[in-house]
Amino acid sequence: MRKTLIASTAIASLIFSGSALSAWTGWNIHNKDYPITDALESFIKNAEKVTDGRVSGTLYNGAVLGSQGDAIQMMQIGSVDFAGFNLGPMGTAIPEVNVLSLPFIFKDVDHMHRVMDGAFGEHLSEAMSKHGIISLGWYDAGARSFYNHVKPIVNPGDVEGMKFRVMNNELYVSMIESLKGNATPMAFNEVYQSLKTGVVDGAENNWPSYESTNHYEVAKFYSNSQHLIIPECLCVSTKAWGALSEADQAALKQEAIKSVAMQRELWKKREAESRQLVIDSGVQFNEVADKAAFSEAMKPVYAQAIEAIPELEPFIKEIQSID
Ligand code: BDP
Repeated sequence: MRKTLIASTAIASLIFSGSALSAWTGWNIHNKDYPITDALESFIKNAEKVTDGRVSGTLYNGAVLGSQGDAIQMMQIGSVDFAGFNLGPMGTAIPEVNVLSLPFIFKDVDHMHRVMDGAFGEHLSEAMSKHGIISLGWYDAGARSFYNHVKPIVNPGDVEGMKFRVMNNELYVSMIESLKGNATPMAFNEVYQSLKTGVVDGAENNWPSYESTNHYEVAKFYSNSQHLIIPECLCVSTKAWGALSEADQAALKQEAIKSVAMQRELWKKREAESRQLVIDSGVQFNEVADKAAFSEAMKPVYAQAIEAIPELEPFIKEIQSID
């Protein structure tokens, strides 16, 4: 009785002060012991501390709540509150985000950090917020390169006639077609089986995902083309965000900065470890010496993308103007 009284007094005072208790639902595609997983877990744990429990949450790993495309929609309607999203598949819901899916848009990962951590990152987050999603920070996902079970990819012509799995976004279909290959958009968790059974010849991803998914066991040629550098986000739904007081928003922004710094450190370490692990296991690795040839061959993707999504043009120019 006494407990109930204390609890209801506490709730009444929270409501009176304009704050409510929010139990957030979190979506993540990766499993335990992966950089973004650790960083998201740390974010939500610390969020509870710095808001005195006004925000708490549960992170659901391994895409158990649904595919990335589904989860993006769930965030837009407010049934997922926070997530670590890849900004590739988000392009189908938020046109401006597609700028990050253009091949060779960043010079390298450091350039991506400079661009995303500056005014550009804020502009993009603003554009996203009009579609129900806010980015509190940009996680690292390295560079994506081709791998397959047929042969090393050295020149753009080597992709001709081969079947590659891509993430769900038409831009990647154009990208593979620009090399005269065939693209199959597919969810992340279906790729291993498709490689194994020969539904596709190859896919493309960074070292940690190539390793954590065991794709390296069934696609032993990894060719370091680094054609896509796509950051990921610590995303929150505008609905959940708008329900917070300004002070709690400020506190969570600080936690997001810490979570991103933590993830980038873990990422650097994991990238080196995964690379070593797969090479030790017998993966045949080759550097792609002439990346300019790939960049050149993939150039038509830019014009096609601008034609389909005119909003992209200023965003492309903005990235290209940053050194
Ligand atoms: C991984 C990303 C993940 C993507 C996945 C994919 O971290 O968000 O869903 O690639 O290829 O590197 O689908």
